[in-house]
Amino acid sequence: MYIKYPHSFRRNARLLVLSAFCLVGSFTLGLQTSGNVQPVALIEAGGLHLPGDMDGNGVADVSDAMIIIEIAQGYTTATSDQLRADPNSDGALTVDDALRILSNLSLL
Ligand SMILES: [Ca+2]
Ligand SMILES: [Ca+2]
Repeated sequence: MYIKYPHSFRRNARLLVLSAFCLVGSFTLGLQTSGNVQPVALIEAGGLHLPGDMDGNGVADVSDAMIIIEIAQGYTTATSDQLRADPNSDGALTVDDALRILSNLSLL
């Protein structure tokens, strides 16, 4: 015997089945790609930055301290890479950061 369900019930049942397939599909896709996920910090940073290395040459030296002083005095604007290489990681490039570099170089 054929049971005639109301149209709204059939539509809701179809939506429920479709939702279940979407849920299972996204869960399966998430399981397959979970091994490819990188930490957000590395993606945003584009790699590792040496603290204090403002010009990206791989070392923190006097020229990097001078760049920080120029930024701190407002002569130039810090790039996102330079902010990521902030020596004391407080989010701002100040004279203290330049002094930290010079102190590490034993110039102070
Ligand atoms: Ca440098
Ligand atoms: Ca700083």
